[in-house]
Amino acid sequence: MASRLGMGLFLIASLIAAMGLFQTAVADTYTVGDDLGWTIPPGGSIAYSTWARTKNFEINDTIVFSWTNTHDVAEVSEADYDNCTKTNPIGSVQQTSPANFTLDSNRSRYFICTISNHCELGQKVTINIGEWNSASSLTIGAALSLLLSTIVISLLSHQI
Ligand SMILES: *[C@@H]1O[C@H](CO)[C@@H](O)[C@H](O)[C@H]1NC(C)=O
Ligand SMILES: *[C@@H]1O[C@H](CO)[C@@H](O)[C@H](O)[C@H]1NC(C)=O
Ligand SMILES: *[C@@H]1O[C@H](CO)[C@@H](O)[C@H](O)[C@H]1NC(C)=O
Ligand SMILES: *[C@@H]1O[C@H](CO)[C@@H](O)[C@H](O)[C@H]1NC(C)=O
Ligand SMILES: [Cu+2]
Repeated sequence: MASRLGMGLFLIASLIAAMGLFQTAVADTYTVGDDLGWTIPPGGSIAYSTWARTKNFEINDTIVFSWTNTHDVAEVSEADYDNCTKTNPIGSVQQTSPANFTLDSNRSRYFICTISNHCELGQKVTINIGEWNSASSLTIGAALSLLLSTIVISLLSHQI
């Protein structure tokens, strides 16, 4: 009986340790668009919003814009992003592929291609940091709590 309790405590400690590991994730690198790369997306900007939605961007992650042919990448304000305004980039326009950006704060980042009408055709991407992350942490936390209670309940019922 004591060993069963010991085993239970060990499992709980392991789970808590695993949760801790989960939260100190190392910085990741994401290639914008994955295999599509940085280009005029065939179906418009939804290609990049869909791509971004599945990613868990965190501080210190790096995003890589990789392209062939004639493109570039500029970070812009949200308003300039919405309007595809190319004349007021934040920092310099990156002309060489691959162009890397480090997500150094929690703010959202807006990137467009400044060539011709590429932005209007959908070559633009928004990077939101933390949103998906906090939602998924809650889900993971809830799932782990459920697992933990199940283990404890099953251990207790076996003891009787
Ligand atoms: C990001 O990297 C810097 C420098 O390596 C480090 O000091 C900081 O703690 C990191 N931030 C996070 C949230 O990991
Ligand atoms: C964006 O474009 C619209 C329509 O042309 C204009 O009314 C609006 O002022 C522009 N916003 C910015 C921030 O440039
Ligand atoms: C950009 O990231 C890519 C992929 O991780 C890497 O191969 C390349 O060296 C990086 N370039 C710069 C300038 O950091
Ligand atoms: C970024 O947001 C996360 C989640 O809301 C928070 O835990 C973290 O402290 C924030 N980091 C900074 C530098 O604001
Ligand atoms: Cu382009």
